[in-house]
Amino acid sequence: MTKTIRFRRLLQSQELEFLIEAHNGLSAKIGEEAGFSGLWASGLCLAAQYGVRDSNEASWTQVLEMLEFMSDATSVPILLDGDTGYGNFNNLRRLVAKLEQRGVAAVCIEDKLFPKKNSFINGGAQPLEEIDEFCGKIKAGKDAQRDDDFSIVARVEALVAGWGQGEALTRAAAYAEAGADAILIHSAQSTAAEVLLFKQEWGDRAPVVIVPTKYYATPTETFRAAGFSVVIWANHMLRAAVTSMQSAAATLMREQNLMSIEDRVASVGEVFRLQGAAELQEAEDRYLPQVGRSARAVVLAASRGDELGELTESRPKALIEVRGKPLLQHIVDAYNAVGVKDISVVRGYSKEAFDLDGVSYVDNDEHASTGELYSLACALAEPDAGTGRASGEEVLLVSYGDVLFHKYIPQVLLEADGDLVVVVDTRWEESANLERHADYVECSAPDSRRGFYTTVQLVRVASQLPEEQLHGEWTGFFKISAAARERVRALVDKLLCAPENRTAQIPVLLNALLEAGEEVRVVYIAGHWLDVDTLADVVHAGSF
Ligand code: SPV
Ligand code: MG
Repeated sequence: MTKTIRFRRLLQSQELEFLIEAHNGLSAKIGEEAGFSGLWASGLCLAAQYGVRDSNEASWTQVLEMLEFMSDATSVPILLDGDTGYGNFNNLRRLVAKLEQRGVAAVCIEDKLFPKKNSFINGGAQPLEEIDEFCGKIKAGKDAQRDDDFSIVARVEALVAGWGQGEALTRAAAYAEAGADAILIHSAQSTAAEVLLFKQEWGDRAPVVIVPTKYYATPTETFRAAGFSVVIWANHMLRAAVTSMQSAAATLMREQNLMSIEDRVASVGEVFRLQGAAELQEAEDRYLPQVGRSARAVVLAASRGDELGELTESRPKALIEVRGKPLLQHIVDAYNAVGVKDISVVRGYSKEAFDLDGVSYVDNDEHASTGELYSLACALAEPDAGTGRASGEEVLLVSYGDVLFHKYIPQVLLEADGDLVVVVDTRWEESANLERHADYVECSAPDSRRGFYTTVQLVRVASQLPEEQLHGEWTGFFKISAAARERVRALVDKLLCAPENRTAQIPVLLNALLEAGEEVRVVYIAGHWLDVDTLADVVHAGSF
């Protein structure tokens, strides 16, 4: 059902109906959620939320702009308080066309003169528009609407202006005759007497709408018994917000502390809910490339890095500063840059020193007597924390907390086919020349331009290999697909049953996988990573 039909049904319903004021997308949504079947886009409140007066200081296009947000945010019909129509009949025609385009169901126009003033500011002094001119405006508006169910409500200001019941009834009759779908009889009195009298005289010639802001003490039952069609709570969302904001601001000014208001304000999560954050999350899953988003990085950073001496006395190697930020931050940034936001850091030595945002931590409290295989087991035992996906749906990218790397390494790893994939550097001679520990690998084929389309597999990993079998150095990068994860986990657990494996490194796992008949694919790279093991490496890292 269209919003225009829904509004028409409100006007014609036998029940007393209610509209709540709204002045932006958020208040509109809150009004709808509270159960209201229609909204009053109050001129007073739209002006107030812009911080200006209810005297046509906000332009009509600025009003339209906000209405578009309100209409987009809700499914209930909106009745715009269109003041005088912002000019003569011609301005109203254009307004009606624009309101229809924005899904606004109805407009209320009042028989004052542009620029109007709020009826409660010296209302008795205001001039009223000539009856004929206002009737012409109503006719023009009705002729302009394309949707037969769009409604125009004519607001009679004769009572507020002090022109009496006779004038009010004459005007109402003329406006209904001109095509108005309903009459809004306004009053600035503190009792409902004059609107009740009007309704009694008017009968049921056309639906009658009231705004009991000033006669708020009148029981709603009285309006129902009198046969009014619609009651508008015309400004109470804005007034509620004003009181609440003033109180929160004053408290914060005084206390300089959030504790005193935290329980009195909506949670950030509630704001996200009202904004529809969950829908966006779901849409991202549907429409964005999933490569990095469905992956979790596991950064093994539990060891101290004894070789670095004093540098790692109070913090682990992963946290030493390189170019003004911790090594681990460089790692997190590189993963983030390829869309991997779910990052688990396995920490151990000096674990309280880890204070990076945007990562989750897994503790290896046995770090002093265990190796990286054990740390990996700690990570594999954790459920997928960050993405909200069911456990086991994520690809895991395992890497070391002391390795700096260019973001293209996780990128190629993410894109590589295969359940188990390692990244191998063909420039292994550099490590060999420095006579440092390295994990050398033998592969099913050396790196070669001619081998562009061939799939290369890992044959074995060792700290020493004869040169003719040596095809590169393992970088520490290891991808485990969601499908292979359980198998890897089972094998890691099995390996760790042997006491000598408590201090084992990841190559023990790679070789065990190969022995178990698993295929481990190889992606070759040339450089662009740096293993930070020595003081010289730290210096070197600064220019990486
Ligand atoms: C408004 O809400 O802007 C109205 C109603 O026009 S009143 O403020 O009572 O005039
Ligand atoms: Mg108004």
